[in-house]
Amino acid sequence: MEQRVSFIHCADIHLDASFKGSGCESFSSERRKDLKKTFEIIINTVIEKDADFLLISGDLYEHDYTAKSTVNWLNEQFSKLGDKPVVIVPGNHDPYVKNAWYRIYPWKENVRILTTASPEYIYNAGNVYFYGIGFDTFRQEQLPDIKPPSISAEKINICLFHGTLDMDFTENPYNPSSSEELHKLGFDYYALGHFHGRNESLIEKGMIYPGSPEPLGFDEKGEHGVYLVNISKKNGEVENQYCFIPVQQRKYLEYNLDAGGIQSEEDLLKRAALLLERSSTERDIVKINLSGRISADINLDLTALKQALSDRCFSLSINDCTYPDYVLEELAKEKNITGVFINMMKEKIENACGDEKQMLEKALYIGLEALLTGKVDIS
Ligand SMILES: [Mn+2]
Repeated sequence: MEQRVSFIHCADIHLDASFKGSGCESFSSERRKDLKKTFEIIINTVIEKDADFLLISGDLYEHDYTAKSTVNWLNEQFSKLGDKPVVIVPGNHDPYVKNAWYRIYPWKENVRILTTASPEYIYNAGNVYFYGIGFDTFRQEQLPDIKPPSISAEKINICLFHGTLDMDFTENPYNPSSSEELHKLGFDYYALGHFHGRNESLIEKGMIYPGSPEPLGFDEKGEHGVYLVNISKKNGEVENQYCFIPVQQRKYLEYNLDAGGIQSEEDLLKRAALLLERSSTERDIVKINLSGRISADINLDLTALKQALSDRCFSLSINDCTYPDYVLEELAKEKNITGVFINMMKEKIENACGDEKQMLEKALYIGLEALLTGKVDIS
């Protein structure tokens, strides 16, 4: 007898994330709307692909910030799937703690939450056995004591796991385990969650980290989405097919711009505009890292530069790592504190290497600015 199922696997949506540190409240609230739009696309993808069920491998929402209105909205989204199951394992941002929405909210009947105390669900219509390893608390530095799974050859067996695999467990231990250990349990597919970068490196073992469907910061560049997985099983032989589906609203883009040698602020504006023209950045979140030595008589006004470019992307930040281009050789000859400072720093720079060298070079120019202008801007 041949069995087949198809489903969408996603994780790490982080609904109602605070986006704190991003600067302004309007940005954060727009991004929270983006997370909801992305989730609606995920629900619509389940419907369009006529998948049998939806798997969410943890960090669906952020426990600390999630409003009841968002939970009501989420439940409405789940109800669009009719009787297609939504199977969830709690992650470290939405753990199964005492007052978790997973525990206290009257979810639609098609929503199944797998917990350490009750890690199993059998979906009879598809002959599928689900088993979850997730979070009961915000930190779990080792795997919880789990009830052994009941794998059966007649069923399609799926494990939902939120945590870190194959890492040095002394650092960031979140449900630490190894792919080997999980593989030994004998599931046909492992729906992983926790890492926000999409990772197919364990695909041979039937394991995928889909990553966050909507990226949450500059450390989450590239394409983000979900997986459509097809599993067929015939006489114990399993065949899995995976298809990545991008669903993100916006991308995080980071550009490096060497501003060395610019003649004027207009010159810099032109160069930055040209850089942004290379890709369609209207919807994206862009950061420009400015570098290079700039003639000491050009005073960069970053606020004006940002304003002039602001309609070219959804959000723009400029990181200024430029240095004023002093004529060091001349200044070093001076018989005053500036000369002494330059010679002392030069000696230190010559004897340093790597990061330290870079830091000392920066310190030289910050020090020079302080000595020559009487003020220093270290923003
Ligand atoms: Mn996460």
